[in-house]
Amino acid sequence: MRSLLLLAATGFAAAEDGLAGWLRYARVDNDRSCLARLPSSIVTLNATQGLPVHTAGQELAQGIQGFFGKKLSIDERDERGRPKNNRPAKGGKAVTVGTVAAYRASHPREAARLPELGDDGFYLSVSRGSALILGQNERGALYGAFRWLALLGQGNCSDVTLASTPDASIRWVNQWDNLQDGGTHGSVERGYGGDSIFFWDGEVRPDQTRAGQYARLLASIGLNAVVVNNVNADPRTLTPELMDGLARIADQFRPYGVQLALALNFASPQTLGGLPTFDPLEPSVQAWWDEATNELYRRIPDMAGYLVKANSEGQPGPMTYNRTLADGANMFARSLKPHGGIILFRAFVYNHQTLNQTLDWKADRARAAVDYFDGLDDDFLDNVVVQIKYGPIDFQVREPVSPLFAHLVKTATAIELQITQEYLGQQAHLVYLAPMWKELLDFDLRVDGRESRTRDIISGKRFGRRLGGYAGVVNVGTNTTWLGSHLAMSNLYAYGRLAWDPDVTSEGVLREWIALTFSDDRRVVDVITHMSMVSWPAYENYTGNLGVQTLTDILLGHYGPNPASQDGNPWGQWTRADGDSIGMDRTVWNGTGFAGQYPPEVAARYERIETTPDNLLLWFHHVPYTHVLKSGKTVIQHFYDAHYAGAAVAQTLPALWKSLRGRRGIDRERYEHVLFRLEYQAGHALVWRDSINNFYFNKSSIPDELGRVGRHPYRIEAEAMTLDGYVPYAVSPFEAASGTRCIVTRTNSTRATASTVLRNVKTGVYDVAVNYYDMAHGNSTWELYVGSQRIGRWKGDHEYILGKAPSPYIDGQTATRITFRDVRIRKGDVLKVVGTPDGEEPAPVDYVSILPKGIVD
Ligand code: GCV
Repeated sequence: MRSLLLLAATGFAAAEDGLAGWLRYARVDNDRSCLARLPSSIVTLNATQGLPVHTAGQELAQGIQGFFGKKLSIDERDERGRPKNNRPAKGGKAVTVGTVAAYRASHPREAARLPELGDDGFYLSVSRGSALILGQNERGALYGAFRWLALLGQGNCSDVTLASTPDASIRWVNQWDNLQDGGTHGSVERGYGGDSIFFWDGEVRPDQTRAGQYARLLASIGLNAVVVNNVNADPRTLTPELMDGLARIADQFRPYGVQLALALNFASPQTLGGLPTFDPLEPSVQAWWDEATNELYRRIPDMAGYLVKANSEGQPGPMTYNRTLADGANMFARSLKPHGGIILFRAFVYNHQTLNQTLDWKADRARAAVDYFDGLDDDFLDNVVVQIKYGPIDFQVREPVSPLFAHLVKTATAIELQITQEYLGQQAHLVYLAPMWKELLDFDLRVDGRESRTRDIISGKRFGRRLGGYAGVVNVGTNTTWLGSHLAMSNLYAYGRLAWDPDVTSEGVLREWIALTFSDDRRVVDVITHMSMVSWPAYENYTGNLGVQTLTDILLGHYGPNPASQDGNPWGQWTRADGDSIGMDRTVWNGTGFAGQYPPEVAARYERIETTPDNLLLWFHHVPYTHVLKSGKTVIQHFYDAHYAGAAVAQTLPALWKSLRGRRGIDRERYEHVLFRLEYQAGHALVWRDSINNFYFNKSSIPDELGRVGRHPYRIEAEAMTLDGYVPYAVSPFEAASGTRCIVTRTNSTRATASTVLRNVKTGVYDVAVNYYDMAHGNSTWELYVGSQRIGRWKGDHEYILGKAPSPYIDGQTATRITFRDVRIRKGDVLKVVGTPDGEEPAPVDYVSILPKGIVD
């Protein structure tokens, strides 16, 4: 009671850590009106403990109790509809759940009237307190139960009749989990939510509770398989001990109808098996894979199959032996065939060592997928699926759809989307991705002059294929938020809902997710919807626009701004920016020819500047900074304006979130967690804005028409203050510091001060922002004083709080801002920053801004 009173006094609901995601089953608002419309028991048809129909019964009981406080009994029936236990429900309305086959056995007449369902589909019928939930298979029944629970969780207890079959058969997630920390990029490559939930120290973790919880979340949105390990695969995954461990993971997945799949290292027969070769056409190699596959299926009979990254970024593959990619894929397909498994073979094949931007105007990484796969369409076996990243480069904020989707007509394909925000803010920035995915899925590639939307190609509809679908790189970790940020979970939710039905709207599924994750309080839903829907355009604006890619530091963490890192290396993510012009000429007439990889109608559109949309201009064309866009602005002015506009949107997010304080479903733990990230994002958006604008101003020498770039009237540069123990430091890249320099402590143990007299500041109330650098190796302390009053004290501990890639440097990844609101300042006060270094972090400071109300600088 006491804690309840305390909570009421703070205006917050009980703390939540995010572990339950959108499956919190929290009490719904209109529970009274619903109570009369609920069943009083659950009847499961032919359920077996550990399989999805049984799980569906449990979830329905748990959900209805959580939402409405009503406890339902579970009446288990056998294959002929007879009670299995001694506690058959005593009359009353029931929700019946099972497979169509089980229902047919016990209710043959009623079953004759059921609609046709495809694989994994479900039928849901709710009428005056009774409900029938039938799956085409076991997991279909579970999907139907979760769908109804999602409606109930939004307070929707209406009668409903719904038959739903997923648009595509493959609805997988990929985890890039390493067996061991310290491998490529830590425990989960490009993971921002903590260590692997599956592996630790080279082994499968003994406790796999999180695997089950993960499968539950995935099943609730219709996803059906998880590749549990990194595509940069460790051959040790196939040792007997690891296989035993994988079987334990699969045991946790099975109750949710989620299948396990495995990423393989192509060279395993040699590196693990001791064979002299891994040539896919060598019979001993095929025999080795057959045997390994049999061993896996002996332990995991329902394994979904394999995922292989070959001949890409240093990974071995068939081309090592001059064999084709089809030769490689088919080898796995043969091993899997007897078990009903499938192989997803990645199209992300390119050479990151030989591309030369200076010597070859026509060199282009974007061409690679089509160049490597063209001509192979007749060669793949029917259980091979080519998994294609949505764009031709690599999960950028704006890319055209990969043209490879239009080249593989006989071969099944799947689209690879990325839920983990590798180039898109690494969960430290709110970026809701469903609107971007919708654009890509709805894009019409016009194969043979006919409507050919990406979504219909991958589902198999357009070319009459059986297999196909979706692979989402998710990379959850041990953090209770799963992805490292509560708000980022909308991306996982939307991914599952879209993979099931690409017709859903990005705003519709977002609203659903918010209601289930927080509450259906009108304001909560509206505000988070607004924040999320503006987030992708804002991020594109303040990072990289006009199709120039994200401009993150591609040689380090793929996170903060470093536009120069794109060029001059063989990774091929080039902008080709010089003093006069920018962009990749991918035309056929004068460029790399990439535009010509599309079917003729689309190729013609991208070939000409006039018909290329502005948002892809620099993807397809190399133009002067003074080129005038369809909007009427020059390219350079668009850059300046878009960066200002995007950063301005980011400034609005913290206040919007604060307006939800104390609303239903907004508990203190999640409130603070989200607020911290949004404040951080607002600050880092300014770092982005200024870095990119300074960089291109420096390159082009063309001033901003509005006079903003390089002019910051409210800033006091740290290097211009009176320094005691601090020394100026030239930052690299230069644009990551205001005025190109910051200050650092003279030694790693010097406590230092930077001070200034606020002679030009009128007496009043201001927001005071300090821009500083929070580096990976050290926890410096900063204190800010105005006059004799300490305004704040903070630590450089982002590496423990934000999951983004750490950087040991003073750069655009570590640049950040802290803002103190409503600070009373008198003209002539002394402002002082005191820095205490720690480890390798010399308490760096870039500048201090004294901001009158409403100004951000
Ligand atoms: C798993 C990019 C990422 C790599 C990733 C690779 C891939 O290059 O930076 O971390 O490797 O894509 O998708 O295979």
